[in-house]
Order: sequence, then structure tokens, then C-alpha cells
Amino acid sequence: MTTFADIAPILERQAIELPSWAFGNSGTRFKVFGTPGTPRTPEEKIADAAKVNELTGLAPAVALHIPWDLVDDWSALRSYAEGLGVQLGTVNSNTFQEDDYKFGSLTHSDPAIRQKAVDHHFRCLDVMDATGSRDLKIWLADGTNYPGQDSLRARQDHLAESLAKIYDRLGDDQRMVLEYKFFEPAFYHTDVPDWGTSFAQVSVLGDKAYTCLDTGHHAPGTNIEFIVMQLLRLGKLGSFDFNSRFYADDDLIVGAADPFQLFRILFEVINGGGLEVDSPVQFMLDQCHNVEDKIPGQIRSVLNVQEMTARALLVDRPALEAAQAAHDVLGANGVLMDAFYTDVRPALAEWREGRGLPADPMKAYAESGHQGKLAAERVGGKQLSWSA
Ligand code: LRH
Ligand code: MN
Ligand code: MN
Repeated sequence: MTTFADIAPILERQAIELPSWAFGNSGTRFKVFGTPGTPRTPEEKIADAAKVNELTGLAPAVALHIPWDLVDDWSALRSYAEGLGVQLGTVNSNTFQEDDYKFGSLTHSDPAIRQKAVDHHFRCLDVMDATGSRDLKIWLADGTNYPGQDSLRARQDHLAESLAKIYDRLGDDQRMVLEYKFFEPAFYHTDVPDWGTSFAQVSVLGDKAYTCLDTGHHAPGTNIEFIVMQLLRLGKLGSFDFNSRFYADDDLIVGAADPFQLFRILFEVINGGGLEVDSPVQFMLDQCHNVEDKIPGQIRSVLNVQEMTARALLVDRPALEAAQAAHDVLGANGVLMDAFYTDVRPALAEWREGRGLPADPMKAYAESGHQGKLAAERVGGKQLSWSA
């Protein structure tokens, strides 16, 4: 039997990066609702992320999106973040909001547009040098809407050539992660639609290039934990963008739509060594809070990941292996389900208190009056939206 005391040392080192854009206002193409207290500057987004870390001990870094988080002085932003107890984390490049990129960025047929997109990534690497960030995350909106619109093959070749230029500029301690998504904003094809394409592109680059798996970027019914297992097996799972979805790329709170799927993913992460000290896997959220308050939305999210990690760690592995070896189908399934149905919340609450954290971070935030204080303080200026 695995006990909570056995798994505590692993929980101790769990770290989940928060996306700066989760603290901005967001919505759908129909309406973006404003929330009182929403940040007006990158510094205010970082302060909100630091609050999540203060109450949970789980979120020591904030991911940036360039150009959404542009500042004049990156070293000053870094010192500001460190003063609040958080690091600046993954830098996300953004080549999807300029007219020049209407028909593609790193895959564009025009070499001048491709070079412009490559140069943007070079600027992101400069930012990383100043912020001390390790990872450059590339997600491309590139794709086509109609069969025949462009050459699928030529675009893939352009992508390989552009990525190689960016890879060559990575510092010794820097990495590149290539995120895939099977649709949106392009609807016929996207240039990095699936893990296989990301894997094919990053494997020819070298050891510093990995795949990023965003849980919302798969067709409904996809067995995501299988992909997790395969990428770990191949040594190419670089990072997660966690969120949950009911229909499309909903970016809802991780574990909200399908807690069992999150459990199965984390079970495969553990099996593949993804929680070990030297693991290459970076855990990150990629979410938006359209109608709920953003700070408690992020607190709920990191707690969901922690709770499912604890349950996945509690799987009685010797019992599972014995049942599997005996082809005891229902016995093996039962071992897994026993762990999934274990309520770890009381043990986690006690463990948090032992580390000087609030037993219930959601309650502590609600009772702190912090949300009201932000709403009173953050008047004037322009609230940021998730995409600026
Ligand atoms: C694309 C995506 C990608 C972007 C983020 C804002 O859907 O998941 O990670 O950087 O959303
Ligand atoms: Mn993502
Ligand atoms: Mn997405």
C-alpha cells in the first residue's frame, strides 16, 4: 500500500507555471466581459500570479506571451517578479496577430515574411536572455481553410527551415517546445496539427527541441494519455499546456470537464518519469477565465492538478503489476479506480498547514478580501484582455 507520507516528497517539488494571459479579461468572439480588479500592466498580472503562489506554494513561475507582455526593461520586470517570489518562465512567441501573417508565418510562401517571423523568435530569445527563461514555446496559427489553397508539402519544408534557424540561436541552457493543434484558426489544415508532426519536426533539430502537449488541442475522444506515454517514451515531451474542454479549445479550468482524464494523464506522466527531479517535462496552465474571477480560477486549477497528482501517485503499483501479469482485467482496473476514487483533500489540507500554507487556499482567498481590494485599487487605466 502506498500512503500519503510516501508521496509527500514528490508533491513537495510539484511546480505549475501560470500563463500571464489568464489574468486578463477574456471571452468569446461574441463578448469579452470585464471584471473589476483586472490587471492593467504586465506587473499587475505578475502580482496576481504571485498571489496564487503565495496561497498554494504550487506556482513559482509565470509564462509570458510576446508581444502581449511587452515592457521596456526586462531585467526590471525580472527583479519585480523575483521580489514577489516568482520567476519569469516560458516565453510564448506570437505570430498570429499581424496582417503580414494572414497566409502563414514560419510556413509562409514568401521568404521575407518567413524571415520576419524568424526574427520575432530571435527577439523572444533576447527576452529570454534577460528574463532568465529556459523555454521558447512556439504555437503557430498557420494553416489553410480550403483544399488546394496552398501546398501542404512546401509549407512543411518551410517550417523545417524556419525552425532550424531558430533552433540554431538557442543558448546552451535554452530549449524550444513546439505546440500542436488540429484546428483553429485555420479550419482545413494546420501546419502542426498533431503530436506526430511536432515530433517529426523537433526530432531532426536536436536535443533542445521538444513537443508541447496542450490538452485542449485534440479531437474529441482522443486518448491523450496514450500520446503522453508515447512522447515520454521517445524523450520528447517538453511541456504541458493544461486546461479542459467540453467542445473545442475551451481553455476551461483543468480537471473541470473530465477529472478522470486528468488522472489518467498524470498516471502516465508518473509512469514515464515525468515527475522525477531531472524530468524535461514543464507543467503549465493555458487557460482563460471568461466568467469566473481569475485569481481563484487559477488557484482552483493548480489545486486540481495537485489533487489528481496525489491520487495518481497513490496507485498501488505492485498490486497493479501483479494483476496485469495475471491478466486479471477487472482486478487491474479496480486497482487504478481505487486510487482515482481516493479523496486526498483532507490529507492535502493537513500537509499544507504543516508547510505554513492555508489548509484551504480557495477559502483563504475568499476570506482575505483581496479581490475587493484589487477592485478598489485598480481604477483608471485600461484593463488588459488575454490577447494584449
Ligand atoms: C493556441 C494556444 C497557444 C497560445 C495560447 C494563447 O490555442 O493554446 O498555446 O499561445 O493558446
Ligand atoms: Mn496552448
Ligand atoms: Mn489553445
